[in-house]
Amino acid sequence: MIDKWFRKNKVDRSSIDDRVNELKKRGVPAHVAIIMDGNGRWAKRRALPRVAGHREGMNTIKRTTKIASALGVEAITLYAFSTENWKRPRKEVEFLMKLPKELLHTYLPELIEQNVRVEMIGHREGLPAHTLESIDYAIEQTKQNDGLILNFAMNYGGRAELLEATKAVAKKVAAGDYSVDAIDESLFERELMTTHLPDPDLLIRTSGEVRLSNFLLWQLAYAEFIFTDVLWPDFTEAHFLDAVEEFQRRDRRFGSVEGKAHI
Ligand code: V0D
Repeated sequence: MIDKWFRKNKVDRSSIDDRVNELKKRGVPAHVAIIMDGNGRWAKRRALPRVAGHREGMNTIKRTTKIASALGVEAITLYAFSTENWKRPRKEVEFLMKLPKELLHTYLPELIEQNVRVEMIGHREGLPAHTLESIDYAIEQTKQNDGLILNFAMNYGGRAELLEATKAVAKKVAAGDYSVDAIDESLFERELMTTHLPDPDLLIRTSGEVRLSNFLLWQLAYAEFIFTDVLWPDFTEAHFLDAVEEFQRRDRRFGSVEGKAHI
């Protein structure tokens, strides 16, 4: 299966495979969060419309899903649309909102075959019905899969998530479910959209920007951050493996100095 795909995509399979096997001997991150930046810049460099970059970015999602699965990563969370992205030109937003359907139309059977489970975090309110329909269908069709979780952050904002969680906790206190003093991290985390996922151990942001942009503010507290100048459409499986390799180097270094404290 993986075989055929690498051949089709002209990837030097043997070296990728060898690297995967090497990396699997050490700890691979359980959850990788990714800010998929640089699609517009990729298009601009080719004198193409921005939307061509967004479309090309979907191929990188396919590559990343494959390589993360091969490594045995439990979950990847992709920042597909932030609450700030509504400020983009209306035509571009309309185009973006059609991408989930476009991707899933051809790709859902492959995801099912690969045992990938599709999930989504973010505010459903505000997203077009047709977009939610496509995503919900994929979620439904893959809910029995127990391989990689492919989690899309859509209309997501970290601060909004923390406020929502805070309100949910406050309501439970007001209802007498528990006392203020009982509020601790584990109780608070139950109100987050990622409650069923481990915290990301690794954040990757492509395209040279060195910012968090309101992504998973609580969950990334202890993550390793890797920023690369590579634009998202140019991001290959080799780049993903480079990031995991760097993650392991850092983890090992801290491991020797601070034990598992990660400070
Ligand atoms: C644009 C590069 C896939 C990043 C990839 C509406 C920016 C292409 C999805 C998608 C976007 C989302 C959910 C789902 C299946 C696919 C997607 C958006 C943008 C925001 F269930 N690519 N993609 N969603 N881009």
